[in-house]
Amino acid sequence: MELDAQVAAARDLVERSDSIRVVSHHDVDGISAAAIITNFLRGKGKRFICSLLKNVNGELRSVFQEDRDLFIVCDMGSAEIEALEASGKRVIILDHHRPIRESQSDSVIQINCHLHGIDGSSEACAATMAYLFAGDVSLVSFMISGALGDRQGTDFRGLNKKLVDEALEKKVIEKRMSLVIDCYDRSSLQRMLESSIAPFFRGISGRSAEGVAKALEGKSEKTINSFLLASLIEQGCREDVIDDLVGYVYRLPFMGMNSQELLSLFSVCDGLDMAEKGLAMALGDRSSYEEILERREQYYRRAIGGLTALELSGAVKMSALQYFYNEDLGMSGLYCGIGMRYLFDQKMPTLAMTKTRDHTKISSRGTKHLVGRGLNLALAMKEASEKVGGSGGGHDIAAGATIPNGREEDFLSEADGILARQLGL
Ligand SMILES: [Mn+2]
Repeated sequence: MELDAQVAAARDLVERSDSIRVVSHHDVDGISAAAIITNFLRGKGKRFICSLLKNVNGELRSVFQEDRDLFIVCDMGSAEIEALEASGKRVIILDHHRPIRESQSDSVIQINCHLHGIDGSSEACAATMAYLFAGDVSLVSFMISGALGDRQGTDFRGLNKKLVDEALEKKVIEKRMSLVIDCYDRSSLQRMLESSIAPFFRGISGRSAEGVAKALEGKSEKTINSFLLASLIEQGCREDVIDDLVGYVYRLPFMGMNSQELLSLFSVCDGLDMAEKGLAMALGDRSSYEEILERREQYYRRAIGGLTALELSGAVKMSALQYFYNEDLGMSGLYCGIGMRYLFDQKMPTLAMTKTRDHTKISSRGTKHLVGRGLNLALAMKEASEKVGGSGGGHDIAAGATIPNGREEDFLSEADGILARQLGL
């Protein structure tokens, strides 16, 4: 069936249903897709319940025990299509993960971009499919946050681009090229720099940016951005890291926010286990919005505290890796990644070591540049940890390991040898 015809059939199902069950993922794209669907259903005066799932398999099964006229499943469902069809319920799937096959029953409408020649990793996310289904340009904010959350670029491609261009043309959104700053306070340039964790500005983030902000007062955005990029180069950042910081930022209809701000709020909701607060905010609940702001500030302050300490202490360098010990296990990955990109030696990967009661946990991060030179942290973490009776794995650019207490030195020298061979150091 053509995409248009599928969407029309799905909307018709909604019209004929009174009680509707929505399920979506707990991540930024999932929250965004749910925000679109629930706003759409509310506009139609429909009764609905929505939940945001972390553990898809188990939770999805229990949701499908419920007695409802219609189920709308976002950002998942294509992989579970056999079970959904077997449930005998009426279902609309809005997904961008690779489908295992087309839908063959009358009760399940599978709207998946891949079945229409659209790539679900770069050209459309679940929020894109939900937005297409809702057909309401006033909900475009959440389509953009979903695509950003699933890292589909800021200039967008394919279906994402087509839909964003339409909204730009209708002047519902605006875009401009900007430095992408991940901070908790956008009230002024000074506060943005002080509260930024990525980029982490040496000597400024977590400290006072009064001097810098004064010097930049009244300057054009272009001048300000060039100054900030130059200071990142000066603190040792590589070009590939800096390239990733420049992109389009969109002014959105939702609460007049910019796209980076909405992405940051939804990311906090995912990371701090409060996805449903993000959804409530998207449905207009002011107190949820305020709660998210508060939790985000706490979280960023904690991160900035740790990063400032790391800026001062630095990392211990071996021949092909650098490492530091960190007590705050929940922050290890973040510290490791930000330290790698903004604070430490760009010639070698970074490891964060955290001692827990039974084990020592290791996070490791590299850069695209290092991966281009042969870095494969997944392999290095696996091999080095297995040598000392632990285990590990992950991706070439980011991986982790767990080793027995007391084996840290042996692990580090194993990892250093493996990484030296990978990088030819
Ligand atoms: Mn997704």
